[in-house]
Formats: sequence, structure tokens, C-alpha cells
Amino acid sequence: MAGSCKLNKGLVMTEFQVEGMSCQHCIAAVTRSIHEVDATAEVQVDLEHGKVVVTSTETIDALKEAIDEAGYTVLSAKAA
Ligand SMILES: [Cu+2]
Repeated sequence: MAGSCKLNKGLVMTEFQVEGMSCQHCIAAVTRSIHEVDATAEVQVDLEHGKVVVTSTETIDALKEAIDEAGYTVLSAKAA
């Protein structure tokens, strides 16, 4: 996307729409799970809108699976 060119090569920012997150504990659980597949991933969670924005070198599928494994449902994923 234009305007976000400071990322290193290979790093991709993806926005996931996630169902079921409701509190700080959920944020911690999702973040921890993503960090298990990519310890250096940058994770931003927007509880109000059910969004998780991840900057990572991992594939969207791997990140989606990590969110699933934390116990939440990924409704959609798109480039952010
Ligand atoms: Cu919670």
C-alpha cells in the first residue's frame, strides 16, 4: 500500500477481522499465539472493531492459524 514503505523486504502487514475478542486477556492471548509463530511480529489489536493488524514475515495462513489456536475466529484477512 502506498504510504507504508518503511517496512523491510519480506515484512507484510495484514489486517485480520477476528470474532470473540473482548478484553485485555484476549489481546494478550492473540499476541502470544502470534509470537509463537513469529517472535518478531508486530501485533496491534483493536478490540472495538475486532481487528488484529500483524506485521510479519510469516504467511497469512500461518498467522490465521495462530489466531485460531488462541481460540478466536478469523472472519477475513486482507492486506493493510
Ligand atoms: Cu478476553
